[in-house]
Amino acid sequence: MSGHSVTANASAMTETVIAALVDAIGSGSVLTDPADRARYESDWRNRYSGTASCVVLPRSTAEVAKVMSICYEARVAVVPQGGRTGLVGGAIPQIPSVVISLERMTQIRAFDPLGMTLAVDAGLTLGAARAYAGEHDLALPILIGAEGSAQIGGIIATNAGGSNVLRYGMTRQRVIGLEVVLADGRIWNGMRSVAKDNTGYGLQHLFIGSEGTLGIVTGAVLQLSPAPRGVVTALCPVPSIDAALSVLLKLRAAMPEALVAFEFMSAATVALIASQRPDLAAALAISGESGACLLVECEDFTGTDATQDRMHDALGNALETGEISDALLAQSVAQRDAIWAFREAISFAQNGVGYSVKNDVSVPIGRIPDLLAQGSAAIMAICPDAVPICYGHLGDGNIHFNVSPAVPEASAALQGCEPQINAALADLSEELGGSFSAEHGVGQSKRDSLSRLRSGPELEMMRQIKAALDPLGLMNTGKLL
Ligand code: 2HG
Ligand code: ZN
Repeated sequence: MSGHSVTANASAMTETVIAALVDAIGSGSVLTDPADRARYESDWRNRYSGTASCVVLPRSTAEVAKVMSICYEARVAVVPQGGRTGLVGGAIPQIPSVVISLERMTQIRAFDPLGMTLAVDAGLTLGAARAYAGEHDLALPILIGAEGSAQIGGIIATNAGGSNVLRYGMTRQRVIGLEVVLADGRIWNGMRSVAKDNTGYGLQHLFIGSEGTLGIVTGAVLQLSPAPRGVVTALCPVPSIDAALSVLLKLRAAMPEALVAFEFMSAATVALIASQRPDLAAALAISGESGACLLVECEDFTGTDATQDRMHDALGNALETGEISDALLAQSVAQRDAIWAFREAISFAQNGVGYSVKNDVSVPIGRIPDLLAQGSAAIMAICPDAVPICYGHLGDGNIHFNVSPAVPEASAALQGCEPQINAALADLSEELGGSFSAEHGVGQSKRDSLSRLRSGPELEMMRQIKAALDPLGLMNTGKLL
């Protein structure tokens, strides 16, 4: 068969599938015009792009099921899509596919104040779910910068982490019930609102973190927690990474139950933010010369000044011993917001200075100094025009070991070095007893590391699970495995 007739058959099949999809869920829910499809075909960084043969916008689980069974019958690849805020290209088609966006499925299905559970559609944004919990004096403690766009289905499919993991765990710990449309269009209703369910395999855990390769998450029951009465937030310049770890020990000892965020920004990271966001730096009296900084946050459940006082004392002690060189304790909501805005500005600041290489690694916390020293040396040896931009969730051992060009003109050189840099950091993090992808997943960008660094049985089990749940290989083809 010639290449020409394969193409002709493929496009004839696409036309038939699109007609069936329009028939099933209506023409207003099937986008075929290239201009309408465009925003679903690349990520927010414009780092990954692909082709959607069409984009479908189902309004219900039943509609997702219809779409899936049509695609399954026609052997057409599908890519489930949430808010496209991921960093590894997991939601962008690698081969022409039907993109299934959950953005129209935004209902709150049920709220149980007694059980502190919230049942939602997968397309609801994390920000909306958190706001709903907050209105009812409860919290959904998943803290990520992209909460305004990231959708519940996406954060479940990627098992998102964020800045509160040291206290509340990953997204996995928040999900107690799940609804999934399987590759062939069957619906699995596992929307149970109970904390305890020991009835065989914990199937929901297969789908959490599966990056859309096994099924499409369409609904979830989330476990909420009591809302704190207040938060105490501080920004502290810190002279070294060893000093930062001493501060962690000190704060944990002083307030073991209260510490919810312990974030690190290297000196180069702080200088980068200060150069791109002078407004935020000025508001916090931070400059390009401030050096590395810690962002520390504690929650208060007492409604008194007790937590603030304990944090004040612990940081005062760290100042005396030289473990931090200053401490800005937020005195207002606006000041707290400014501190977090400074921290969350990093990804965009990196975009402002050219090509950025993203690595998201974890090691046992005590090995972080080795990770930073050895990783930076490896990067400089591979690409002397690069600047390591290291920051992240120090309190749980997760560093975003990103890299920017020293000057924008060095972007192309950095891009050329990306595979070598990624391999070196992946090897190093595994050698130090950690993971080459701590919270961002595998997607397209870390697939090589997965096949290189995971053992035979581990990969075999993953392939067997994939074959069992997606026998035709149509779900998010080319991702993860
Ligand atoms: C964060 O912690 C996110 O800010 C994004 O995980 C990290 O852009 C990044 O590399
Ligand atoms: Zn992160």
